[in-house]
Amino acid sequence: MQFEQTFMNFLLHHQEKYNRTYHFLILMEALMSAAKHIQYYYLTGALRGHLGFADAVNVQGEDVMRMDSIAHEITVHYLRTTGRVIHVVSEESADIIPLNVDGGRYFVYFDPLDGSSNVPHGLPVGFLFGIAKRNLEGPEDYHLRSGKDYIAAGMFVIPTGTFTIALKEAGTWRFHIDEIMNYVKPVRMILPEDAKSWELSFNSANRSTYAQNVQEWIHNNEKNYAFRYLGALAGDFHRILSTGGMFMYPAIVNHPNPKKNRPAGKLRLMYEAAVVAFMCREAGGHAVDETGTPILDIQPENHHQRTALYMGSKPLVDDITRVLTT
Ligand code: AFP
Repeated sequence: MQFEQTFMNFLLHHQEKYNRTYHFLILMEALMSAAKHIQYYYLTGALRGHLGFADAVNVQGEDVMRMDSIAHEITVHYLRTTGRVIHVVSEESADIIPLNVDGGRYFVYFDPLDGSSNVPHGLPVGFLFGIAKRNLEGPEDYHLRSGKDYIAAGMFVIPTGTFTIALKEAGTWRFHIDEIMNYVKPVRMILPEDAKSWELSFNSANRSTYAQNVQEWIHNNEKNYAFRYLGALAGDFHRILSTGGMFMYPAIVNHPNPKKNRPAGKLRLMYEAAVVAFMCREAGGHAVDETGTPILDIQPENHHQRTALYMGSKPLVDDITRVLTT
């Protein structure tokens, strides 16, 4: 039997090496507890009837599934108990949720159950989170942070038991859950340079609705790469991190029903796009929006802002940026 280093052990060493406080450890322990709890509910959800729809509509105008609300409640509970989180932004709440307004240090932006179309099938979903820190020196205390101000971002792929986290300027690391529910075996993730393994990932059913130049880029490039799409960002990005290539969710601008156009894109900036863009950057990759602007540079104007996303291996993202900006 082989035993592996746990995530907590890894993190303790990291904090020690960079001379950091224990506060972040408390925060991460809460996020891991939440993820394990959500995973437990997900694995037993079909038996308990949690994988159906709840009678509610969320801030995006979508049906809230029971698992979405359960995952949200679980996450808010654990984050509140840290005593360290000022506000949270959740996909499942229109308003920001104040937790430890006095004495808190962190802002946490999360989507506790992303990819909910997979829920009725019991297929993978993501728990995505980004973390920013309060300005401890001055009065500025603003919760609408761009991705470049995150100190960490991560995702649990539920119920596969994988966890990936990027720590600012310290790389992207993947962990796996073991028999006693510890996340173990840190593996540094770096996007492979060799294009042989690269994959493209986008919703092919939408391609005729993309801008003409994006459609042309796909037409000219798709034959060079394998194509994979799960419909849950965490799962699709999990593959890209290992194989290299590019995930795209372009703006929808040519839909036959103009009401269904999404010129601003579909994905949420603060708890989807910026989270994966941060991990991608720490793994050597890059991410831009429909105007070629780096995702991590976008200053959000509201918490639930959407964006288009092109993310993955730098040569591919640079190539599509050239197309988007000419
Ligand atoms: P849902 O949670 O509504 O299923 O959205 C998931 C998601 O935000 C992201 O995880 C996927 O990459 C993307 O949307 C899939 O969208 P399409 O179903 O339009 O391909």
